[in-house]
Amino acid sequence: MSNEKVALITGITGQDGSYLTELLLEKGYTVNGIVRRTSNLLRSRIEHLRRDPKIYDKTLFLHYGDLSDTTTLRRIFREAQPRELYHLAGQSHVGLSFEIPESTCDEAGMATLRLLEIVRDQGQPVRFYHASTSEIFGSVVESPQTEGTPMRPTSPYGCAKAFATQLCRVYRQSYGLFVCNGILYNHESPRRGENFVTRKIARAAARISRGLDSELVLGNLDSKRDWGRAQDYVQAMWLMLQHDQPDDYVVATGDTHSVREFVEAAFAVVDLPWEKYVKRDAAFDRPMELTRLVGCADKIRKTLKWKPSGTFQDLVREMVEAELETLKN
Ligand code: NAP
Ligand code: G4F
Repeated sequence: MSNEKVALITGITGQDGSYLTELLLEKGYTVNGIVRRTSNLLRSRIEHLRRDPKIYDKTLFLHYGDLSDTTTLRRIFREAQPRELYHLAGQSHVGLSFEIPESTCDEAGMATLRLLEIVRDQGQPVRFYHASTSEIFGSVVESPQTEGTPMRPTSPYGCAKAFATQLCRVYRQSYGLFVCNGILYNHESPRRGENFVTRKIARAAARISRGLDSELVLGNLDSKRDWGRAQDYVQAMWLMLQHDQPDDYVVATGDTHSVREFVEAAFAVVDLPWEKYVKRDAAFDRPMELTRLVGCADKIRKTLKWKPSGTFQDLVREMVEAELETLKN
């Protein structure tokens, strides 16, 4: 195929997949996305693109597939002939990975191996982005964490991602494949899944302010995360695959806040006293909890000139205001 700007995205219907698709389409790419068969055809995060006749089946193509289905994945590669693969798919909830460890590990771990093998067999070079995570650092030995910080994961999800991260390094070193690990810290947006803590808080603050809910039940309020904007983080993914050398990069803000601080900021947007509405329930605690994660993004800042935009307060406000907007409809 003559057009080199051909991308394949696993996880196109997810938070990151949807923003990445918009970014790549803006840059003139042909984008192929793998979608699962579901009982409901509505794929809310990319529905606006699917309904656009200038985009859908012109520069955006959707292929049915599943990470467990290698023969179909190979066929999609044959049809789409991608030059860049963004592997984002898989069960991504850390808490749930304790409840469904086997499928989580298959999707986050083994599926990466399947894709690396497919990429190794391609006639043309394919640049491979792997969605690694700060969860690989687990019970951290240093703060902030860098690309060289040892992996000590503490959840089935973290273990599977650590396996996949190291496998990507092995394939890069052994076969010379262009494979990058983006070691991304938590990144959020109005498109975040509803059972992640930031979206859950933003949604509850908006609904309580409109009298639609009366309380917000949360787990550990003391854990701290390095929260950035998803829109900035998909830019980092693209930059990694444009560089002349494949490498691993931490993508983070370097700033860390507790869940409690997120709650305070969200309820401040709607001018309500959070203590009145927030309840604690140990049912949301994890068997093992990471109390504090914070990343050092010096390498990607220097090498790829990436930087995060906005502040923590801006992010919280954006998410709460988006929820308030939804309630108007
Ligand atoms: P997400 O919103 O949960 O999206 C996950 C995507 O994977 C969805 O498109 C989902 O499809 C798809 N998927 C799940 N299992 C699949 C399977 N068996 N076959 C095919 N597709 C499957 O996740 P995200 O926040 O966009 O994150 C993207 C990736 O980055 C994930 O791998 C996540 O682990 C990783 N990551 C995320 C963060 C973060 O803070 N967001 C940080 C570090 C790393 P359906 O729509 O059909 O469910
Ligand atoms: O929003 P969370 O579920 O995100 P978590 O566990 O940090 O994982 C996210 O970020 C990772 C990158 O660091 C990604 F790899 C992963 O795919 C995912 O995107 O929880 C954040 C914190 C945790 O400490 C959790 O225990 O919030 C705490 N928390 C407190 N109450 C809660 C709740 N988390 C959730 N989901 N729901 C609660 O009610």
